Amino acid sequence: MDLFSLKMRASQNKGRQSTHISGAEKIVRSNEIYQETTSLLRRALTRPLGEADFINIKLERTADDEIIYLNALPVQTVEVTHVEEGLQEAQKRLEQLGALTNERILDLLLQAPAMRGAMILDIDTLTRLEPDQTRGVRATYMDKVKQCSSINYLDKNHFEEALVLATKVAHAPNIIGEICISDDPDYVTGYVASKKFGYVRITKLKHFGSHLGGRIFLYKQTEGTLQDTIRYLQEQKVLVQFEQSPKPNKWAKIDESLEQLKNLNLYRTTKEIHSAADPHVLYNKQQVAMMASNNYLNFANDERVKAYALSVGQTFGIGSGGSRLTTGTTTVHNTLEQKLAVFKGTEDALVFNSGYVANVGIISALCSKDDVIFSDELNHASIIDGCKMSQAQIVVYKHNDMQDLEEKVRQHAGCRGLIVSDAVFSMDGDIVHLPELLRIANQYELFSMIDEAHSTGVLGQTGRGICEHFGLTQKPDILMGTLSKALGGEGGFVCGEKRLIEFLKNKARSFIFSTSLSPVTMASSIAALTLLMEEESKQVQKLQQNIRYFNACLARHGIHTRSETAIFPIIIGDEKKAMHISETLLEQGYYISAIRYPTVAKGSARLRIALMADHTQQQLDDVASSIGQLVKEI
Ligand code: WAQ
Ligand code: MG
Repeated sequence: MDLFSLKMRASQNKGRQSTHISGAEKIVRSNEIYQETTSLLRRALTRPLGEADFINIKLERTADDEIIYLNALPVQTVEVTHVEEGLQEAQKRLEQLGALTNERILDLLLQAPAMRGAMILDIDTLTRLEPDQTRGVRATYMDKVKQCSSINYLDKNHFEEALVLATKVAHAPNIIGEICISDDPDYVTGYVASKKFGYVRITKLKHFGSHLGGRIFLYKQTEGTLQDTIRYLQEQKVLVQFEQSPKPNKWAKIDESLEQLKNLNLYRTTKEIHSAADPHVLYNKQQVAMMASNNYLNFANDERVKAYALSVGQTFGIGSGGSRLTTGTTTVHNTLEQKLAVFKGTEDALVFNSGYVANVGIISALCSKDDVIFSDELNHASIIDGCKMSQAQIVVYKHNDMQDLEEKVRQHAGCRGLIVSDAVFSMDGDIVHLPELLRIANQYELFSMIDEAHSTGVLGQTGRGICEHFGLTQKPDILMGTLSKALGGEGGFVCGEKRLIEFLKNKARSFIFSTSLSPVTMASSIAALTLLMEEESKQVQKLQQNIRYFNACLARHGIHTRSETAIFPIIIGDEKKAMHISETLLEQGYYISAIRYPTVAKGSARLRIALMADHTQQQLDDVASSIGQLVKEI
């Protein structure tokens, strides 16, 4: 690939006077020209001294065989506490180079008027050899070999640029060494460099705020002429290979991150349960009351559901063998979708592999970068991720605050978009103000989407969810839900108009590119839905009875949490305390999760109790009493 030499010089015009304020040079590949030029321009325009009035960019094509590659001089840093000490250190190095009258060299450097280039000083006679003594000799056409494609958009990197220059200069014919002090008033580190001892940084070679500075190339005639030296400095193209930084440790970030999570009490582990998802489970060789599961109606281990699922497994097998659009749609899959549409009272339905996968797939298919999505601040992570993936503009409104929502919608009137909310908020257990949300969506011609993960099977007389709860005939455009909570199985779904479902089948990537769920899983959801619809809305009644009863229990034990849903958040605040209470409850025989950041806001850690239809009133009484006790103790 072609190489180009790229040079930038920037100056300011004060009256007739033009002062140099910034300069840099690079050797770049042709495909890097735009970025590198931008970076140099940015540098020229953001100098601490002020903006440039004049910027000169020069670009010259160069051939690879014109370039010599040099290894960077080895670097050593000498820490000094004050300038005098620094100058002594510099003198020591100059002596090593055989410059006997070294003090005069430093004087020369610190007393010379500012120059664009460097002096060339004969170390035996201490005469200056450079032809133009007001300008000096500039070393140019040099850069470092890039190690990765990173471009330095930051300000000048003094050290790197100086090391490149020093490496080139140290290899010049007749040059035995160099001393440099920056003329930047805020840069006091300078160096002495030579092939003999490498690049020695000295941390203080001048006082902070001083405009003094310059470079001296130390000359000793050994090969060729002064002309050869100057030609090399001014014309030879040099790329400097920096020593590879010590091998990066690819695991470091992961190790640190785990360590940090532990320190913040945010480290998570899985807990192994040795039995089915029932109101009681076997955990750590102990029977404990399960009060954290979303198996609200106890269908997950229901004998009738299992029997049906197993019989379908006998016929249709375990794996589905393909994605839905290839070979993964069986009669079982279609039956479940028809049943879901009937259950939710919509034209059609579509099953996804999980609720998460459904939300991500639906939202990213429906919305793109020209859309606006209005999203409740407490929406589930899967909704948030779907919004992000869509690349739409995301407008977050205050939790369940329809006034805030309408204000924000009004600010975007005329935009195409979507309002999306959980029906029941997963960590707070409260219910969306759906009638109002739908009015706003209709008025502004926005799509409405509701996630019924925690309302299906929980809300409404017959467990049909949020619309039944509010007695609404009009439905959200997109009614999403899961099969894995009240229905006890696995998967996510969406219900809506036929054209919506057709669209999602064609556009929702998480639907298209997943192997479809097992027929066994599909069958379990069919069985659970059948029970729910035909005979067992009595499970819903039992659950709702428990919800009412538990509200009374909590009140009796001095806990303020109230809920109309199966989710009861008991806010503790501190992450560590929440973890502690959760662990103590487990010892007492109650399995209740502590929910922490990032699932909920930092400092709002909580116990999240989830009720089931088959919890007994005795259990509910006992656990409320235990929690009341523990909360009082902290
Ligand atoms: N060729 C010859 N001389 C130059 C060149 C060049 N390309 N560029 C600058 N000079 C001379 C000129 O007289 C300046 O006034 C003087 O050097 C200082 O230049 O390891 O920033 O660009 O951290 O101010 C040393 C870094 C920083 C030490 C050097 O030099 C470290 C620096 P500046
Ligand atoms: Mg400078």
